[in-house]
Amino acid sequence: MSLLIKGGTIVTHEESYQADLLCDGNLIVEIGQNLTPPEDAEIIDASGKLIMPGGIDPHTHMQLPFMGTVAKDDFASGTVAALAGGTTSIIDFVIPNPQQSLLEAYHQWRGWAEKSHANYSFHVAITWWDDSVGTEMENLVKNHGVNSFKHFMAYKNAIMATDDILVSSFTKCLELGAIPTVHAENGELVYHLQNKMVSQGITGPEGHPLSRPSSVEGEAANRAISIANTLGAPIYLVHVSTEEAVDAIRYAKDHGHTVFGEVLAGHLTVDDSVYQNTDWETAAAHVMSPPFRPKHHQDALWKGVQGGTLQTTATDHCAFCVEQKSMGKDDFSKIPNGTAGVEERMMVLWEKGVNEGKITPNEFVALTSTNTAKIFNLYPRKGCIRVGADADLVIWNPSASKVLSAKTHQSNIEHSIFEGMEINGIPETTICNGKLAWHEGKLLAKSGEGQYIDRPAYAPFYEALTKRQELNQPKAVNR
Ligand code: DUC
Ligand code: ZN
Ligand code: ZN
Ligand code: ZN
Repeated sequence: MSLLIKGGTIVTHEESYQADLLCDGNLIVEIGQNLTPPEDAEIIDASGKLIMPGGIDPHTHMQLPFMGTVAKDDFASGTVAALAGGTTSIIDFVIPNPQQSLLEAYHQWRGWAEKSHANYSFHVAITWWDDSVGTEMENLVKNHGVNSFKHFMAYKNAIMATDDILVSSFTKCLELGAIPTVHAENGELVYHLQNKMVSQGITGPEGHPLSRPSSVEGEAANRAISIANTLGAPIYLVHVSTEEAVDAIRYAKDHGHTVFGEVLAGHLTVDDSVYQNTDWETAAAHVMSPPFRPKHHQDALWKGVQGGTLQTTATDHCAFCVEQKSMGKDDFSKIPNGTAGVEERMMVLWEKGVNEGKITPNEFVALTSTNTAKIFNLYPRKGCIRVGADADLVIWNPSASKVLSAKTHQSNIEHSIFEGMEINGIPETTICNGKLAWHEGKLLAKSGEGQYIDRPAYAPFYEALTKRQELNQPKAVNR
């Protein structure tokens, strides 16, 4: 079955040009002027529209068991939301319980993900350590398509990775050609400050940001980067939300280290005033970690994006409904941490980035797809438009508009951190594995059609460092 997209403008991270594009099976097979359709081809008219690589969200948590409950969007509903927003692949997280076998957890998550509508891959979290963990990491890299391992520096008494674990795991990652990633918040400080707030009678959602000030992230970001640099390992910081962490990454990069930073659509556009909302449910709906920040951090994040310090955009999609949030009615530290956004990420980046003149459409492609594909070794299979690449595409209508709302989103929860945001320029058609998956407001993909994406390790690893180093050279941006 082939699919011909006619008359659109192809936009990649490097260039924009007008051409027709033919997909056959799950691949892009031809790009050129006035292509004649094969007899059986379905034809899509993309005149006046942009054809871009399908989005890749490198940070989601579908049906995550967390803080005494399970996230409401599972791999079925969460990937419908992804497709509705132009995202064709997610990289989710396998999070083993302390002492649980990594392989056992990995296969558990693989089973859950079989109902996905879009493509998926996995980072695996290192939540405990003995020599068997190193052996399992090797098995995951060599036989299961995992090339990245996550470390939570927060969540004391649960999944927190202490310095000894970071050192052991980063060393193993380096040996295996995998990349370590970190959630950078000092878990000891968070634990101390949460207890302090509650003992002072600050039990509402306003206590959440007070227990996780920006210095808590700054300390952990500097520590993780220093540990990686000392060992000679590369490192990727997830959900960078503070000026301190942006500065830490920039400093390390300026000194020749391989450090990458991810930013969430939410942290770029939502500030900490949400925690002052007098409506408990609205304030609690915004409880995620790291929390939303005072506005000046947003300026630092946008500068980080523009200067090449932050290379990827994500969502940390981890959806909890009002009832689940209410578990923390008497104590903010028990509100399940998480917000949604896998559907909205690209639209928010388009509106607040491209439309406001902060990034170009080509930078938009780099930030929403290509850079993630490069860092996690999916490029050029994904994240680009060329003959032989996977036919994962989004057709974007720059002249159509919509208002984001929980009333119309695909996620299973009743609130949206982007409620009421007007978007000019929206994804109209999403093509996943060469098939129409979402078209003009309708889901066409079926549950189970999403494919597992194997991500091989770089070998030899130094080739990886060189490749990743290219990304580390920010293009001069004249603004
Ligand atoms: N932060 C969240 O808000 N939710 C899931 C895990 C995390 O680190
Ligand atoms: Zn196996
Ligand atoms: Zn996190
Ligand atoms: Zn997360």
